Amino acid sequence: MKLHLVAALAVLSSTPALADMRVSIPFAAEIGGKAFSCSETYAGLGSTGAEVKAVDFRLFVSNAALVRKDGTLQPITLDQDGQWQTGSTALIDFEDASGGCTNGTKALNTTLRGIVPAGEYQGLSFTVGVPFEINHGDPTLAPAPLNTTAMFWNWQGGYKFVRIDMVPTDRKEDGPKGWFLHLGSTQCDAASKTESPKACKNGNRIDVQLDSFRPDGSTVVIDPAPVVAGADLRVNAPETSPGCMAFPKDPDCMTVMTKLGLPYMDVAAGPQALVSLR
Ligand SMILES: [Cu+2]
Repeated sequence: MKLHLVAALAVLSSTPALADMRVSIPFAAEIGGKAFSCSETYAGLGSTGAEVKAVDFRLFVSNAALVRKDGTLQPITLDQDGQWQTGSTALIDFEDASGGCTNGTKALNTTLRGIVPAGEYQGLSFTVGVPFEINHGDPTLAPAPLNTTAMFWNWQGGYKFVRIDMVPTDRKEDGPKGWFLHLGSTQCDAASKTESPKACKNGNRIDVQLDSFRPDGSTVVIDPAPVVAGADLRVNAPETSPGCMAFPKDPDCMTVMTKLGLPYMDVAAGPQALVSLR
């Protein structure tokens, strides 16, 4: 009997602990189905079929998780690489500072990298945005990639969760600078622009669920074309930010925010159309 127990223990202790599985999730940037590049032009966009150059294309994602077979979520522990990923937040950066991308950085980051326990997974969920707790500090003191000031508004509003800047090729000299899609939290309750708010009325984080995601072959595609389909990219409502920057009372946002899966003014949230799978 004693011998049996020893043998059983030996078997138990020789069973390896559940292995970790590495995940590397590729992201692709497209505009109207065509690969993004700082030197390309893209035709047929928005309500008037504008042709644009794209001069920035970056976004923050956070709280990524794989979906187990039973539908529960397995958070992905991100590699803490000191450059693109910190905590559960990552900056996905598709611009290489070439061509028109004059606000950009040479480096690119087009994958989300981390580990999960080995297992079978059949879906992916993540948030487009930066968690509130780390969204409203001093970016010059924050760990990378939260020190990317080109992606920061101010302490009150926090980061631009999405920055996709488009400039019509027939832009008039005295016309709008371009049509910029910037998403971030708005109506944040702070005493001033240099103080952290207690809360924001509109968090404006996009919850993304990609049910058919397969860890061994799917690519996450980011494409603003369906989001701006109802907007005229050649015009900008007077006295408002160029394009849609999520701020309330901007007519340029009226057809846009709903397609980011977010409510805006009196328009209800629709299904998000920014992120898809291939
Ligand atoms: Cu870059």
